[in-house]
Amino acid sequence: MSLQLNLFEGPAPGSQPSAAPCPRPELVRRPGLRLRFWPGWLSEAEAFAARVRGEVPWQQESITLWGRTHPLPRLTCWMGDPGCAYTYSGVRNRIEPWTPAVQRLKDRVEAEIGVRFNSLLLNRYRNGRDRLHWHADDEPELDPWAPIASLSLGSSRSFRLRPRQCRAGDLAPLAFELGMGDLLVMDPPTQAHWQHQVPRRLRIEDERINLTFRVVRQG
Ligand SMILES: O=C(O)CCC(=O)C(=O)O
Repeated sequence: MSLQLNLFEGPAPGSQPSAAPCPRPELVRRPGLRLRFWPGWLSEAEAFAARVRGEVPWQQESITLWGRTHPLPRLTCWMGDPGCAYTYSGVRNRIEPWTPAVQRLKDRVEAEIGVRFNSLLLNRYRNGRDRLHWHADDEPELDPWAPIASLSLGSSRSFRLRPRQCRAGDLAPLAFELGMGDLLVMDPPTQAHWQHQVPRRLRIEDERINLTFRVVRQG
């Protein structure tokens, strides 16, 4: 991973041995935003990437805008406990049961963060042409007081955040490079005040998988 702006309140990026996982997260704070970042958090990330790629039932979803239907520029899968239905960008997701490798990742993320997640959106970016547009994870089904934990596997991709209210003199956007095994937690109230995206990167040929663990309100 590398951070493109000098944003962290913790040690400067690159000031720690690169191979050793970070025991404590680096913190990024801005008005309305709180992020915790563990570069290289996941050991055996390559092996997990292969397992997840193979065992997840990937879907090619479509979105209808202004009467025209377009395939989403990535593959997705919604996983979760029974009853955790979720709709985003007009796509009502079918819930798949936890697969063995994903369950192991969920257990590890939960142990690190101390939160029990009941659902997960997986995004598979087949190459740099696949992308994710600006949005916030603020759908009514989601618990707004729960963090969202994002785990990256595979090729490095840019991850950007910007304030939702963009006015002259406002806060500067943030940009991360999220690489293999990096864990990024977006704490509340980040989704209420900031949006994020994964932009297109035409030179990237390799695949990336991202897992965002969430809490859906039930009952
Ligand atoms: O791929 C990523 O890093 C971000 C995924 C994301 O923003 C989402 O699933 O809402």
